[in-house]
Amino acid sequence: MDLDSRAKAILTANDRGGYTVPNGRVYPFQWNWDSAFVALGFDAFDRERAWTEVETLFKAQWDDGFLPHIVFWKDDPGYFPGPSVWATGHDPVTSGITQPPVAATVVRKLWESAHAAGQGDAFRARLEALFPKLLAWHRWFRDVRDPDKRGVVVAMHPWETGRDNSPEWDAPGEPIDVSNVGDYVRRDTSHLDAKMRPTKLEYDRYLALVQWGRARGWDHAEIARTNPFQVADVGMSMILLRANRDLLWLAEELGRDADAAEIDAIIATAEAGIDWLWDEDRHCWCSRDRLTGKHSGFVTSASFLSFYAGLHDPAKDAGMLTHFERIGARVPCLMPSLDPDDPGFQMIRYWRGPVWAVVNYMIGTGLTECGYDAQGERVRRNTAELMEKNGFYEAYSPIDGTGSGGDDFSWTAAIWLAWAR
Ligand code: 9WN
Repeated sequence: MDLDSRAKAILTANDRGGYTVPNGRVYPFQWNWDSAFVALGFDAFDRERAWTEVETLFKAQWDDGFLPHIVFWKDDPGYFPGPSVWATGHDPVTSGITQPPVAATVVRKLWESAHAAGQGDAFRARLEALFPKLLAWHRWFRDVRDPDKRGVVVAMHPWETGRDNSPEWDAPGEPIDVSNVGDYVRRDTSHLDAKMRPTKLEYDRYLALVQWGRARGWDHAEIARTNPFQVADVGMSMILLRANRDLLWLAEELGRDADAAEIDAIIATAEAGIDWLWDEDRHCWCSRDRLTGKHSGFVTSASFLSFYAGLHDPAKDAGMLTHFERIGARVPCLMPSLDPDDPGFQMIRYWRGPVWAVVNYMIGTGLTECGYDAQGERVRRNTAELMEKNGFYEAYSPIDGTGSGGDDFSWTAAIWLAWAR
């Protein structure tokens, strides 16, 4: 079977009727940013199904705009922690944390594609229905997750960042008390080699933070005030800035002037404040602990999302391009999730080395949009090569292309269809 057909077959097989699971065995629920990327993949062959993916996700939105990172439409014993551990009390049952807000950017793409195909009239009402939901989620970030008004996103859990075990969370995770976590049985390591997954200490921290939120009835304002882990995530912050630019474009498209002015102000706050995430010592964008003020100092794949965010600062761009060239000379396949020159680099351990197709898509798109065509094309080509050589894995070693994590992975297949091929 050719790669296009295999990618479509994966999305079709992982379709549970209105939503798509990332991987049937390892992740049997709907995940937030996975679904948004999956919609881009469906859009290559089934426009109707693409919109439904995003609409189903937003059916799980809470009244205050919060959009959960997992929606448990059906229970499944194959994943831990499941709905009874989160105990958010919402219908449908969801987790209590969010994930990187890529949805507005995806919806703009879906809309442009419908429009270009002469189907604007058929999809306009669906865009009008989604717009206020996207705006409500972005307002939630502004009001609940940016306490210092820097235009960044302060994550309350490593899982929110989508980069679970990035070393960026090691030092900020130290104050998390894991002494009362109790016994639990992980399911990830029964599906996958433990060498590819986070450690026991990391899982203890993940669980302690879930217990923290649950004990506060998932009151996000209270959690934001008291949580022992509060990190301004460079990935989410860049992604939200980009998403706000795309939401502004949609507001203008729909003639929603007051909303456009409001979004403009959100963007202005970010443009004025996001430099807080620039580490002048390491000369890179990176996450920063809100509680200690310390930069992580790590060059990760998320550091390269400044281009995607539409930031144009010649000195910082030059700094990031220098890292790009250095890393590009060290590994055959960009972009490793951690700098290969870092002593903690591990080529198949999740977010400490492996390449992720969705991050590459954002990095490559951003570089090309900013006029760095050769670099953008290198990222796209490397992404395609990994898939051509090894199929559609969750992630890949940047050294030898070995698949890491689950196979037949939805968002990887989607990125093939939407961009890499
Ligand atoms: C926790 C589904 C998700 C992705 C994340 C990725 C991984 C979950 C896990 O899988 O996280 O949310 O249990 O490891 O890190 O980015 O959305 O594919």
